[in-house]
Amino acid sequence: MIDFENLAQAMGDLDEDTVKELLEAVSTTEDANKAMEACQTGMNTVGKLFEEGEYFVGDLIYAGELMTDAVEVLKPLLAAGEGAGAKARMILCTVKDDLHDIGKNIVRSMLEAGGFDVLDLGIDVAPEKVVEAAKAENIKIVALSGVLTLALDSMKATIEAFKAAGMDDVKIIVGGCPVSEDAANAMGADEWAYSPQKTVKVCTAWAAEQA
Ligand code: B12
Repeated sequence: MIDFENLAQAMGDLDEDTVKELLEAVSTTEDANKAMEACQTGMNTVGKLFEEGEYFVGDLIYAGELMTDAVEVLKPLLAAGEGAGAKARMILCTVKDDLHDIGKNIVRSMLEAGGFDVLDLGIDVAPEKVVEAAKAENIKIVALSGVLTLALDSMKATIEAFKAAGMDDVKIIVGGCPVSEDAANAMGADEWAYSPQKTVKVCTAWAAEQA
């Protein structure tokens, strides 16, 4: 029985040895999902300690590396839990001014496991670049990720850029920790999600509608 509270604690403490040891015991999709949640709880602790001035940017960088390693370990098990989705092409990126990509990469892994062909535009992607890529590749599903509060403005600007380009048929889902249902509605997104699993469900439904 894996102690997920201990895992969350070890992640928050940036205790690499304990995190690795606990992750080694994860062997089912259910436990992998719980382990991912525990790791995220630990990352929230890291964020809190950073806000309180106890952790510094170096700790955030280290936390990012630790989380990336954890995702690598859990990815095959998380992927095993997903069904075969529609083989649709879609765009994913972290929006302008935001450099955080760990959550985006998890979402990408889950979408790929769900059968999507994901064009990952990377981080700090300007609205016009997302629109250009969608136009050039005739892509009708876009997922925008952001972790900073200011990412909400960049998401809104990206959605507005699609409207200004007359591409109202493109479906846009937004996600990341500052995104709420209210924020998503206010910016005019078609959907929002916190969990990568919901993202796969929503995008699979859109792909079926568009097929
Ligand atoms: C690691 C980290 C970093 C690393 C990032 C490394 C990397 N490669 O991504 C580094 C060191 C680069 C970094 C830098 C900074 N960071 Co930082 N960082 C974090 C930290 C600790 C964890 C983020 C993370 O990876 N979480 C784990 C992932 C798995 O969670 P997630 O991103 O939320 O993703 C999940 C869901 O949201 C969802 N999801 C994600 N994307 C999408 C997309 C879609 C479409 C959907 C549907 C769902 C979805 O699925 C994911 C899996 O479940 C957070 C604290 C926190 N609570 O998150 C601070 C935090 C985000 N950082 C913060 C800050 C302030 C900064 C800096 C400004 C620090 C500085 N002074 O330089 C810079 C900004 C750089 C920039 N311009 O982006 C603040 C943001 C405050 C704010 N409200 O805007 C936070 C909240 C810390 C804090 N509490 O103060 N950071």
